[in-house]
Amino acid sequence: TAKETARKSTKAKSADTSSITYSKAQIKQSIVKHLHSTLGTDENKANNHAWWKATSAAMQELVLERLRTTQKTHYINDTRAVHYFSAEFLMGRLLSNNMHNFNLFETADAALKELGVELTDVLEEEPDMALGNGGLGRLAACFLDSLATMDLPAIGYGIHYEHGLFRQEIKNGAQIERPDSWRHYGNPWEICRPESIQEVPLFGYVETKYGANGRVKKEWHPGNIVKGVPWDIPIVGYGAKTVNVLRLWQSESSDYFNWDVFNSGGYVDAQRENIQAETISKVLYPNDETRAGKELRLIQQYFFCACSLKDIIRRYKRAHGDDWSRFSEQVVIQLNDTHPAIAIPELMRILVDRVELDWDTAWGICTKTFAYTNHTLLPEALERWPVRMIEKILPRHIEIIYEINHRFLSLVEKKWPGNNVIKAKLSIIEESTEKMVRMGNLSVVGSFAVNGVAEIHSKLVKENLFPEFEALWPGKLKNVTNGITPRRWLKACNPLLSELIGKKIGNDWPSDLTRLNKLSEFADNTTFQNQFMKVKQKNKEALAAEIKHLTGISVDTKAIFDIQIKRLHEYKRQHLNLIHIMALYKRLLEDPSYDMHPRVFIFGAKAAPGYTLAKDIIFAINKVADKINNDPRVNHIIKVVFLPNYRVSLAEKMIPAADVSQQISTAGKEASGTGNMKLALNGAITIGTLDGANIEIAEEVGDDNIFIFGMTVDEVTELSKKGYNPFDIYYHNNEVKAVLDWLDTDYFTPGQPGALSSLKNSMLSGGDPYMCLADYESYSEANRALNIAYRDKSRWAKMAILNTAKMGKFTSDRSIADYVERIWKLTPCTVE
Ligand code: 4GP
Repeated sequence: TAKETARKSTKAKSADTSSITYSKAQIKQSIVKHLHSTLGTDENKANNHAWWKATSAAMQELVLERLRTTQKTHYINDTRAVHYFSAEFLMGRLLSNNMHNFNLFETADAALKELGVELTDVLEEEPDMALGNGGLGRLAACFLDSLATMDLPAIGYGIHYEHGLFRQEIKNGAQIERPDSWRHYGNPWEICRPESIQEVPLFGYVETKYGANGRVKKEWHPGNIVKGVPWDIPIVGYGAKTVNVLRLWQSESSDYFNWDVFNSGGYVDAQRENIQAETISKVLYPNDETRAGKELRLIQQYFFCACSLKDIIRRYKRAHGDDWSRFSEQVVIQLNDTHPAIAIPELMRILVDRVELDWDTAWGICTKTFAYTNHTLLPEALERWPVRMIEKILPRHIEIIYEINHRFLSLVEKKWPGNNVIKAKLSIIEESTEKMVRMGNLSVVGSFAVNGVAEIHSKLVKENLFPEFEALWPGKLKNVTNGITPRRWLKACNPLLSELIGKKIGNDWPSDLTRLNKLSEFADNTTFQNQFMKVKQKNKEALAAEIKHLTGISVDTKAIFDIQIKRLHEYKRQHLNLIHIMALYKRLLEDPSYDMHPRVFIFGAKAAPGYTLAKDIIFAINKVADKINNDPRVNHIIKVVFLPNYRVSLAEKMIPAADVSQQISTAGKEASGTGNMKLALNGAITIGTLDGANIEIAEEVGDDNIFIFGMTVDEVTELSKKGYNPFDIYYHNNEVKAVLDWLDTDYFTPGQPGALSSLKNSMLSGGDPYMCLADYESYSEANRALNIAYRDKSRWAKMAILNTAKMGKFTSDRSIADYVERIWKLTPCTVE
């Protein structure tokens, strides 16, 4: 099967990794050369930033050589490739990653030492490439790593945002957003490719023409044309045989003739529509799981899809000329959520209007080319665009969408004759007061496969979100459980644990993570337990130093390091964690002998700038932290830390040090989660609900090695049906009442009573939409059990080891193998 082929290819290569011979002397020479001739400085003058650039340039030389070989090989073999369309790629830093994948990390470290430079300091100079919000964008980055590692021909397509996700500062407890300028001082990895610039039409009007043969021909006269300039980021696979590309489009104005200005003759009116071309790729929308219906966002989406499709078609035509019959054999396009869904009508437009294929042939090609991944069920995250907005920006596309819908609805009519309820539900056009285009429905209709990202999520997609689609096209809806790359999320970020694992079971695990299972044999072995926990201790000490450095807070490294890191969202329930911390605080104040192992609660989270309650939760965490950390009655037992500016590179420092992983979303809300996998892989024990991939993690590690609490998806549904009233809990649970009432006082915000009341209100009069109070008691119990478990050193060590050992399933190599087998049908292509 494709899966086996993919596996074989990764295995073959991992054995080869050592064959990349590049000596310390060579690296050293190359770094110095770049210091001199790329940066125009020298060893005496260079600061760490210059060393970072020179070292990156030295690596990039190797990377580009492999890139050329890869591209040539793919071209010669005319390979089928996957084109991963994503508005987000959360890449993080690349230097350490590329070194690891070339197996040159230690060599470079030694080379730099000889030059009197510390590699760890150099690595810190690299700004994160934060072109994404959270899980969806980081998943895309992990997938690119796996695709290259598994020698699969693939290209990532996205937007070259000038500003990635905002930098977060905390001022007096509150989040402040600052612009991120990741490429301000130049980025050593990206290559501009002006030879592949594309032009993208926008606005304007459609003219209907009648050909001699009676054929109706549509001609779009755009009001505006913008240029898309491609920037390529090489993606190095583990073992560095295949180097694929992430191609990101930057917008620029083109000096094209402006039809609108010409036709209307009204300069001012026409300017209204003449959006500044450069702004298109200026900034990443900082929303996750809400889809702000902003015109610029739709333009961004269309912009990168149109550029990418033209790029794909150019490449296809180079090999196949005008023979379109093989297009879908060569090209599969994966839509990462609905953000790139506009690519479906765009490909139809090209095939029907430009290539002049008949509709059915064109639609046949389209529906064999696209596949769509759904990442969330939250209603506010399902994209809908006003018909009027699409009409204005993409006048031809709205016609095409209507035509797609018309034909689709006749199919629905055949299946459910006369059933207008189903028709209204499935229609791509929502007939609300303001007519809307449902991008989810468009994606399902226009794709040959649709997948969710964990078993439970895919089940809910099938049963709740798109049940009729399943009846219409049985088998189209699938599951591919998410994964993470073990190269970044264990090998590179946790060198001490990687070394220990290597000594115990060998060094093959990064390309075949199921091998970690061999560690299970040693889970009861006292010596190994000690070694494993010693590594954890060292990692905790390193994080403690970082915490001190970033916040000034001192933490006890013998305490339990309890970590919740993810975007701030009510459904993820950081506020459930917070009210439990407050309850512990209260218990300690009331009973100083309250039995609890010292615990440091560590948070990292950004809130969407417009999401007030999420920002209130950050504020509340910081205010409660201030109070507790400065209260001598308890601060030797509890500390609360909010680390500012959570991002990939900070995650890499936090995850290796975690004892406990908080995965506490309301069941049914977290599609999968991937932080849960990263933390467990590094030996943290999960306290979590039966939601997303937590369920599959529990299956792998076993009930004894995870703390599961709270309602199941079915119980949540039942409770909502029955009618959930948080006041019932408030009046029956004294602790809950006391803690919520505490939020109304000025205890945590001296002189400002009510500053934290919005939290209480959301959990009471606001109806507690994510049912924090309903799960509180069970959460509190799970925490008690966790506290007891930690006291038993050997039991805890065994649990931690088993968590690492049982994470094999969650490598993104397995996810990619599943995509290959179930959806993409790709064959690996070895690059010699
Ligand atoms: C996220 C989901 O919330 C998360 O559960 C999942 O692991 C991740 O996608 C990758 O599939 N969704 C988003 C989003 O980040 O913006 O919808």
